[in-house]
Amino acid sequence: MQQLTDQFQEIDFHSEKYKDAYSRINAIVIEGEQEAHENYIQLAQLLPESEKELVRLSKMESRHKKGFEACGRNLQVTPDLQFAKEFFSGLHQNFQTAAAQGKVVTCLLIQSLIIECFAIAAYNIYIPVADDFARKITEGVVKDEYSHLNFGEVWLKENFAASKAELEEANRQNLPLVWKMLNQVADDAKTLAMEKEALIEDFMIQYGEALGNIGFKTFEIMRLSAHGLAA
Ligand code: Y39
Ligand code: FE
Ligand code: FE
Ligand code: FE
Repeated sequence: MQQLTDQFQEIDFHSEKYKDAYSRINAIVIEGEQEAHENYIQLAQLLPESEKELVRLSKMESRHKKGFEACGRNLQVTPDLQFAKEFFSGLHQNFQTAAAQGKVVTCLLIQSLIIECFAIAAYNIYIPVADDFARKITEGVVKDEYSHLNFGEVWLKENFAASKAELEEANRQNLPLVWKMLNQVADDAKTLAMEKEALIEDFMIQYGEALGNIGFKTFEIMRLSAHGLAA
């Protein structure tokens, strides 16, 4: 089955090249959903007043994982989960360190802002170029990811004054990792007809909007965003 994405480009979802790239991108998404599941369970322990809601989000992440596993099976691709674990290791380590210190603001920035914005950007760019099966799954998932981002935005907005300094530090430590990760998968993403420039643009729009929603001023958002560029 092939799909016409634009006038000039066709995607062969069954070519060896496509399936090879998919074994890494699909694994990243599966591992990302698994880690997101675990992160929301840890957040539920850190934020007992939001425990029910956060456990609900963690269950959504498990469903997402199952959906993307089905996408890989549908294309007869075996996900390279070892690659994916390494891909997330930096953000994973930073989240674990913050959680162990009870730094809930840092945990929320990593999972609910950075990772959710990364997911929203990737899924939005993927949907128009996905195979029919994966497109339906991903359309359902991306709606949920907006609600996860919203949880982080609302909590951080309500606690903005007390969180501001920690958010700036956490942004400085974690945003460069996102650019590193994007560069690492740019070639594979391109094979799936996802352009790096489009991923970056969508991510920056989501992340900048999120920072604005929680209370940062435009000049602060520009300063925070610039930290990624050093990577
Ligand atoms: O909150 C979530 O469900 C996020 C964990 C999922 C991560 C998705 C990571 C997507 C990166 C894909 C990179 C493709 C170029
Ligand atoms: Fe086909
Ligand atoms: Fe998810
Ligand atoms: Fe999510």
